[in-house]
Amino acid sequence: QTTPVPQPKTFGPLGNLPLLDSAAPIQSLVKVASEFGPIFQFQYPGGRKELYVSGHEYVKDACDEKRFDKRIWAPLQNVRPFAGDGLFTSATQEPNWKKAHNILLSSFSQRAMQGYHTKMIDIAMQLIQKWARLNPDETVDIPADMTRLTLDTIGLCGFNYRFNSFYREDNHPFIDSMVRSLDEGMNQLHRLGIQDMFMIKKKRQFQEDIQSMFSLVDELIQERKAHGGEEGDLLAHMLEGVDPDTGERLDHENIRYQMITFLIAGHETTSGLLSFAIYFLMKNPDKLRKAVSEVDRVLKDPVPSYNQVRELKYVRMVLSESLRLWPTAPAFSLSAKEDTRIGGTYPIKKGDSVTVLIPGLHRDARVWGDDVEAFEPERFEDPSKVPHDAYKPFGNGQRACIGQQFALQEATLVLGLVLKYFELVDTQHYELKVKETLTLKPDAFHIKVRNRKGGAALLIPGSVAVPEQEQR
Ligand code: FDE
Repeated sequence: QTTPVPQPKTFGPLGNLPLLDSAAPIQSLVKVASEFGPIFQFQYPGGRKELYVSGHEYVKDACDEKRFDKRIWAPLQNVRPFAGDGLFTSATQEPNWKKAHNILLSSFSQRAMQGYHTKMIDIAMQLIQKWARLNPDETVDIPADMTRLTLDTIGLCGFNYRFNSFYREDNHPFIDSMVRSLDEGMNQLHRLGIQDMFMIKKKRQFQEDIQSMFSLVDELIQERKAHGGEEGDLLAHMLEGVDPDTGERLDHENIRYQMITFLIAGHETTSGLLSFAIYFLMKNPDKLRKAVSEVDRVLKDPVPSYNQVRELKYVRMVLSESLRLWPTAPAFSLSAKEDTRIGGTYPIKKGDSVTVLIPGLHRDARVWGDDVEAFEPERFEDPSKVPHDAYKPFGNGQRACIGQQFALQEATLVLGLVLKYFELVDTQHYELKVKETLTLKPDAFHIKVRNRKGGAALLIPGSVAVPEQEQR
């Protein structure tokens, strides 16, 4: 005898769909979880059912790799037209997943991070210089500038390509294509079959956007093959790396998919992370003071060294806590490899799927305590006290985020520099609204930044005396 999985009440043929805000599906599901508990079933039109979990005991089972494997669920299926069998969107059994994983893992090791430092600084200083030159009445669109920064960083570190986003008001054409395609992929999720058939213009645009993304990466590949270039960056590893298991290299088509994958995965999520971290610090002055005092103690030189960034322990905790409250990649999905049970109670059949709602998991008060909504970076002070089964901002197991160290290194450096040089001013008394695409970010988040004393003004030529002998 088994207890049925809780399910909200249905609305005829629409099932539970009316409970979903199509602009914020994950937040809607997390809300359902707060009413119906850590495991519930949700029915979509056409009778399709999904199982959602956000309690640590269920997630613990779903993360047991002996019994569950990553599932390429609908949101990932819909980006396959341009991310193909790249790392993010390939099933574990597809040959290119393991091959690319083997070849690219070393590009993301802690050791590899040191090699990216100069390039990360290059882009971070572009942001600092831009903000240092703002007039007192100008505001900053935080997610927009953070997206410029993270795109440029993965472009430069990964492929030695400069998107030069800080030198344009509008987006690089690649970004427009990418954002429209991701958007179209999301919208396809909520269209009924018959509606979708009439979207001829959207479909043509989708095809054009995909072609334009392909042609940029193809040019980068051709250029690199023709003229050589950076050794040891991601593109070099993609072109030259040999998989020790099969003795094979990645083929051209797969390299194209990997490059698009890294450009997408490497910038939306990290820019959301930086935006949320700035939001939380601005709203929590005592934590902000603590972070600033660490930065002032550690970052003594105008430009930080790699080791100084590694020393910013509290800033790193601020990022971990931001990812707890708003994990920017908010869900992942698994399917059962065998008949099993979840939470010791509910039977699951081989092939059935489970989707983890990460913002719900990260608010499981039974492990995190009653103050789950409070922003407390101190939760991460002692790594042995972090409830790891209830903290999955980077996914799970062998399919966890390959870019984790990269994202954290970059975000720590940038947040450190922002705090070193600027005061954050909440002129608009911003109230958090979370925007959902494939990822989460604060919507319409504008603030003012003011140069701190002895801060970034020093970086502007003319604000420091030019040495005698160089004057004419
Ligand atoms: C992945 C990932 C994940 C998982 C998903 C699933 O499972 O489906 C997650 C959750 C994540 N990721 C998250 C994140 C966050 C952040 C900030 C990030 N992430 C970042 C980054 C950067 C880069 C470059 C990346 N990232 C990348 C990546 C990739 C490639 C992947 C896939 C892997 C495999 O192999 O599968 C991921 N990522 Fe991340």
